[in-house]
Amino acid sequence: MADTETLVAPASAAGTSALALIRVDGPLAHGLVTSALSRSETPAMRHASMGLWRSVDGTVIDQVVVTCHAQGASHTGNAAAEITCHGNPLLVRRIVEDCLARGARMAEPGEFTRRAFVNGRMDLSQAEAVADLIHATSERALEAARRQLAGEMGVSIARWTDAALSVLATLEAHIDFPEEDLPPEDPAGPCSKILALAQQLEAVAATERHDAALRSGIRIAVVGAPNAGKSSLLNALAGEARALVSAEPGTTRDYLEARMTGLPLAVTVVDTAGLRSSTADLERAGMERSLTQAASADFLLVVVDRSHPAPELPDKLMALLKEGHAAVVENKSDLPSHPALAQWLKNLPRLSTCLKSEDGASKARAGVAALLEKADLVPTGETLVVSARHADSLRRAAKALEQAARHLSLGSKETELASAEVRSGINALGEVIGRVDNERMLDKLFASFCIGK
Ligand SMILES: Nc1nc2c(ncn2[C@@H]2O[C@H](COP(=O)(O)OP(=O)(O)OP(=O)(O)O)[C@@H](O)[C@H]2O)c(=O)[nH]1
Ligand SMILES: [Mg+2]
Repeated sequence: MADTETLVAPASAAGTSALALIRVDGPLAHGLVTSALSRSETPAMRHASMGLWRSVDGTVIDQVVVTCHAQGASHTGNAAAEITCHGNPLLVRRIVEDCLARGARMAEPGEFTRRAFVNGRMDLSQAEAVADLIHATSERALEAARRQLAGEMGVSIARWTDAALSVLATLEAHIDFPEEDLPPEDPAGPCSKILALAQQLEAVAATERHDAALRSGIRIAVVGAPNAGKSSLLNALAGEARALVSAEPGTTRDYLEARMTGLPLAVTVVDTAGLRSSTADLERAGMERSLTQAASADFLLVVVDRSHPAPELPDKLMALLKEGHAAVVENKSDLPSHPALAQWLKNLPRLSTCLKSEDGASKARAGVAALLEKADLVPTGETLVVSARHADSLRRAAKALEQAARHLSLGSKETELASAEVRSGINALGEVIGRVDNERMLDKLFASFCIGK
C-alpha cells in the first residue's frame, strides 16, 4: 500500500558543496515538482529535467535538475522525485521550505529507508546496511555493508529458516497423524539436524566480535621500555614523522595517536611513554597514561631494543600481554641480539624490525598488518559479520533449537514441546530480516539514521 503523506528532506550533507540533493517521496511528489518547474506535464520518469524552481509566490529560487521516479519503481515504492540544486545551504533550505508550502512534510531520521522496509522493498538487515554503508570508515567495512545491502543476510536467514521448517514439518506430521502410516519416529534424525543448525547459528553470531572493528576500527598501543624505538615504530606505521625520535630515553611523555595507512580496516596506533622506574613526577604521570592506553587497546605491540636484556615492565602491563592480544617487536635488528631476549614472552608472536631506514619502515608496516590478520582482529573479506542485534536474534534461535533437541531426546511425548521451540527459533531468525511486528524496535532502529536517508 502506498504511503499517503509526502516527505521532503535534504539527502546530501549540510554545508557548502557544488551540488545538493533533496528528496521528495509520496503522492504529491510529481505534482509538486511539475508546478515548481512551471511545467504543464510531469517530467519523464527517470530522466534528468532541467528547469528553474519557482517558489509558490513565483520567485525563482535556483536552476535545478529534477528526476522523477514512478510509483512502484522508486527506492521506497512511492512516487518520488530527486531535486539537485546548487550546494548552498540557503538554497536547500528555501527549496525544502517551498516543498513544505506545497504540502509535503519534513521527514524524520531514517524515514525514507523505513518506508522502503515497510513497503517490502528491502528487508530489515538491508535497511540497516544503508546506514552502515554511509558510515563505513574503511574498505572492509564498505565491503561488508555492500554485501549486506545486496541481501546476503536475507539469503542466509532464508536457508536456515528452510532447514528449521523441514524439521518442523516432520515433527508436526507425527503430532497430527500419530496413527497414520508414517515412518517410525526416530528422534536422532531431526535432533542432529537441529543441533547442527544451532551450532552454525552460534558460529555466525560469534562474528559479532568483528562488528566493532568494522564500525569503529581497532586501536593498537605501542608500549615498552624507553628508547626501544616505539616512536620510530609509530612513525613507520603512520608513514610520516609524526612523533619525535631521539637517542635520549624518556623522549615521549604524553601518548600520541596516528592512523595506520594502507590497511583494509581503520587502525589507530597509539605511541606511549616508555616504562621504567622513574622518580620524576611528569614522567610517572606519562607512564600512568601508557598503562591506561595499553588497557583499552585491542592489540599491543611491545617494542624492545634487541641489543639489550629483556626490559622490566610493570606487572599491570605484563598481565595484558596474552596470545592473540599482543606481539613483541624486536627492534634494532642491525645490532647484535642479546641472548636472554629469546626466552622473554616467548609465547607471543614476534616481528623483527630495523626502523632506521625507509625500507625497514615499510617492512614493519607489512609485518604488523600480517600480525593483525593472524590475531583474528580483522574480519576476512569472506566472513559475513553480524551486528549485536543480529547476534542476539541468532543466539536466541540457537538456544530454542537446542531446547527442542533436548525435548526430542526425551522421547515422543515431548514432540509437541520440541515443535514449539523450533517455531520460536524460526521467529527469532525472522527478527533479523524484520519479519516481526515490533514498532518500538523499528522506531529505535530508524531513529539512529540521519534525516534524508
Ligand atoms: N640502531 C638502531 N637504532 C634505532 C632503530 N630504531 C630506532 N632507533 C634509534 O633509537 C632511539 C630511540 O628511538 P625512539 O623511537 O625515540 O624510541 P622510543 O621507544 O620512542 O623512546 P622514548 O620515547 O624515550 O621511550 C633513536 O635514537 C632512534 O634513532 C633501529 O632499528 N636501529
Ligand atoms: Mg618515544
